Formats: sequence, C-alpha cells, structure tokens
Amino acid sequence: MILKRNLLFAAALVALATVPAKAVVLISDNFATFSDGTLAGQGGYTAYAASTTSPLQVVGGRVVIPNLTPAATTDNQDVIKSVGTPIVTPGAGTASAFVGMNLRVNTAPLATNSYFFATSDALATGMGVFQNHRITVRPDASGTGFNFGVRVNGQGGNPFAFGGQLPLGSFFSIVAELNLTAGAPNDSVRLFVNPTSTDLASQTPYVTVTAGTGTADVTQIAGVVFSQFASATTGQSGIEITDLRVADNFAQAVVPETSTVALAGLGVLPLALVAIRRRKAA
Ligand SMILES: [Ca+2]
Repeated sequence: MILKRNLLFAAALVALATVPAKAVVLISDNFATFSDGTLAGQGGYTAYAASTTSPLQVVGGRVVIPNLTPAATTDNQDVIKSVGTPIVTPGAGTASAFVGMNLRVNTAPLATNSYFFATSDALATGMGVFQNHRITVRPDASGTGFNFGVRVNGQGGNPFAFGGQLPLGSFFSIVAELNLTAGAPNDSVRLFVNPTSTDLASQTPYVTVTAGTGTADVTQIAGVVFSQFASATTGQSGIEITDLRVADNFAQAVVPETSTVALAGLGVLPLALVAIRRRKAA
C-alpha cells in the first residue's frame, strides 16, 4: 500500500515537472513605494530621448502624466525601464508580453492626444530605436468620457484603434497583450479593461488591433516607456498610474488592487453582487 502511494506521488511529481515553467514577471512596480518627486532615477527608470524639461513626477504614489495642450508647451521628458532580457519576435509562432496598469484618466481633451505608454525596441536613443505598442486616450464621441486606443507601432499605415466609452475619474485595471508573430505585417495588440479574472481565455478584449499592410515588423521589446510627448499639433491627457506590471503571461500582469473600485465606477459591481447572492442562494 505504501509502495503504491509512493508510486502515485512519484507520478504526480513527473506530471508537475512536465508543466512548462513559463511564468515570468519582468516588472512589478507599485508607485506607492516610490518617493514623491522625479521618477527618473527611481526603481530602474531613466530619462529617455533628448528632452529633459519638466521631468515626469511621482505624486502621492502615482506617476502623473500631465495634461498638455498642443502649442502651449514643448516636448517634455520621457522615461524608460528595461524589461531585462528583451522579448524578441520568434523564428516561428508568436511571443507575447503582457503589460498591466492600474490608472485613472482625469482629462482627455483632445482627439490628437499623443500616447502615454509605449514599448521601445532599444534602451538607448538613436538609430533604430522606435516606440511600439502605443497606448493613448481620446475624448469619447458622446462628449462625455473617453476611449483607450492602441496601435502596434508608430507608422502611418498602422493607426490607433479605439474601444468604447469609459468614465473619466475612475480607476481601471488594464492589460495590453502584445503579440510578436514571426513575419510581417501580422503583430497584434489586444487591450483588456477590468478583467473579471486572471484567466485570459475567459476575457473579452476591449479593443484589438493588428498591424496594417506595409508596416515594419516589431523585432523586440527591450523596455517600457512613459511618455509626455507634446508638440504644436498633439497634446497629452491627464493620467495617474498607481501600478505597472510586465509579464510573459496574462495572470501575473493583472493589477487587482483597485479593481473593485473601478468595477463600481462601471456599474458592474451590483451585477457581480447579484451573481454572488444567486450562487449563495442556490
Ligand atoms: Ca511580426
């Protein structure tokens, strides 16, 4: 009997060993652990690109992307953080990275807002450095609220795709699935807003975008960028970010802390409570 039990235990160990050990968290930052003040120089973040004016700030445990109006200001400092070993497009198939954030959009005044988040294919600036997987916001067509938008890269043939209306001033847990697929143009981004669980298969994307014809392929992700780019024709929305996670799997990129707050803002919480009550009653 004891022998049989040992054999079963050994079989279970073998089964466990065949589960791929693929669950890597590349970045997990809660900005409440950062000091108020300039972000660059803290937690592995460094100034990115040439601009040094108005360094990005941490205020009250949140990274603050300031509302910038076109022509009213110049391009301000961006920051980058390395993901460690770059995530590269494989020779065949798809490699995916997942970027999770908990954030609040306070203002989205302009349809021409620049992106506030991107990945970079290199850590240094210069030749071949490009910001891909850009995330932005714009005002919703209804006149109230906003839409998140994503694009695979920054090229003209690959514009932002936007999702549906969301309320300003509420925190959201978002996860961007960045898919690097062998060949071009075929990369894609799926954005999830307030995931209901850490099971990717059961989630419905808020918006999906695939690289347009003729656009260059994304070769790798070396770092992640917070941007406060502005110019004569584009500005920035006012955004506060409490957490940033980058992982090679969906579950570990989900930032759960304030999801209930965000769900309440969406009006989803009462439905969830009803569902729980029904389950208890059954
Ligand atoms: Ca590709």
